[in-house]
Amino acid sequence: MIRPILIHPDPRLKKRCDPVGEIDDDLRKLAHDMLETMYAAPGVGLAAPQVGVTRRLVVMDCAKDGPAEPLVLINPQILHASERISTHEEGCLSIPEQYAEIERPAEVTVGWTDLDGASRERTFAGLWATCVQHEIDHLNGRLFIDYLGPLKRQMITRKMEKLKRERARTARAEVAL
Ligand code: K1U
Ligand code: ZN
Repeated sequence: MIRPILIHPDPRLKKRCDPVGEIDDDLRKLAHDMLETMYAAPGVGLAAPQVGVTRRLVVMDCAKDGPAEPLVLINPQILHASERISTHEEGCLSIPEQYAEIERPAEVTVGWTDLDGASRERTFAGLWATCVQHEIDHLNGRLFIDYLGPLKRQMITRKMEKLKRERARTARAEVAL
């Protein structure tokens, strides 16, 4: 099931998310829906708060060529970040059509629990490293625009408020038809 993606500004996107406890059928369904929602968007990552669930769950697939490589990360934690910094253009499914160059550690080692309850660890580089840091930021209520200056951030926020008003107007007009 494809779930609606929240658009900034929304209080659920600013909240520090709660850890996942038990891995049950509801969590497996949420992870499955999030992957479907991410591929449909299309995107390379998605965090649970973006679909309104303020729990520490992320899905990702940054594989460019070849077979899909879906990852489900429960309670992900950055264990090590490289001193080397890289700059990557970032977008966000909760901030459509806005992009900015953001500096982050070039490589990060992340630990998490998978859907089978097993502990996993992997060192990410390139787009994978950018994406996993962007997604963990979502779990801490941080958006990529929070790395920008106040003027740029305010300009993007105003555009998103306008987009949300337009979408609400379109939805009301469709109901009236
Ligand atoms: O968390 C999100 O909003 C998803 C976001 C992740 C991300 C992308 C790029 C850099 C940092 C984080 C996206 O997936 S935006 C869409 C996107 O970048 C993309 C879409 C289709 C193909 C390739 C990339
Ligand atoms: Zn995002």
